Amino acid sequence: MAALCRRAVVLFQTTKTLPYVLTAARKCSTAGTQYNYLIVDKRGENKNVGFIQLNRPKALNALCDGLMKEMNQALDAFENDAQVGAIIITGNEKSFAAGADIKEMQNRTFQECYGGNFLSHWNRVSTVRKPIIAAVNGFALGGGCELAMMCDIIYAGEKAQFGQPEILLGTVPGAGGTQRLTRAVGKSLAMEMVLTGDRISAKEAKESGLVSKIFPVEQLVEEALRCGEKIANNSKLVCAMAKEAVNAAFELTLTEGSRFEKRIFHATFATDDRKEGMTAFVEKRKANFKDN
Ligand code: CO8
Repeated sequence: MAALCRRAVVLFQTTKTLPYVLTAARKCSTAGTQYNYLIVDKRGENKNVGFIQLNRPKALNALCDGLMKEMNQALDAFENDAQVGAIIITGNEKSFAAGADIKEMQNRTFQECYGGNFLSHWNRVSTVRKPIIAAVNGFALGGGCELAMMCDIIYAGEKAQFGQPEILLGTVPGAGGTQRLTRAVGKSLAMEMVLTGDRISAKEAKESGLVSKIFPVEQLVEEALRCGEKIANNSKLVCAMAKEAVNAAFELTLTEGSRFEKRIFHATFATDDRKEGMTAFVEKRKANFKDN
């Protein structure tokens, strides 16, 4: 981790003078990769939590093409990093992400969108095998809400606002908003949000099942890190199996899903970590997982 990147993070935590953050972050790099729109770091006591902070504060972290390409690079790097067992995606206190970059999309034609499969690379977030936590402060709108919903767990700051306002721009959600939101909060609320563009608060998001926990704004990232460390300290191999099994619930019938779960459960018996976990319990000690 480059010293400059650390400096950007420290500056962000200690000052609200955003231009400094921006300047420093422009040179943020991890393992040789330069990031213009992200701060990328490894955090936690064992440096086993991958940390990605969206860093386009002047545009409220609007998701421009360059940012999403960098997101994919950072995710690929963490996916291939054996030390990393969980990933956090966050923004700043005002905005997680205010959606796809409207200025970038404004003049696109249907032919360009369809022909070029516009924004298809956004899907990478949902195919990562390691668990991802979205830590959402401020606006999570349009593609920002969709980005959070592609993650596995959503933690929200007290002032977070979630919405799919695409209808107000004469379009519809295009990165899973109509599908994941409906599965998370049910038809009535999803329809209301998608058809009116109205936002919901963190409290409403919690009540409707969109987010799992709410924290004071300034504690959000710390709590997400705590959750990330808990996950990363378990067997990474078995966590990937567990994530795959939960995700299957969105695709399969109950009978098929339960059968799939059973196969995964059986498969854990082929791992050293399953043996270690149960042996450690019987011997009344902490398990020492080797991700094997
Ligand atoms: N795109 C580009 N720039 C943005 C965006 C955005 N989504 N959101 C905010 N900005 C910019 C503003 O233009 C402004 O820039 P400037 O200072 O240069 O004018 C700056 O951020 C600050 O914004 P505001 O002055 O508007 O700040 P406010 O605090 O007054 O308002 C809001 C904040 C309410 C968040 C407001 O900015 C807003 O409504 N933003 C747009 C939200 C929105 O409509 N999002 C949905 C976008 S469409 C989308 O996400 C579709 C995804 C489809 C994916 C398809 C995959 C295949």
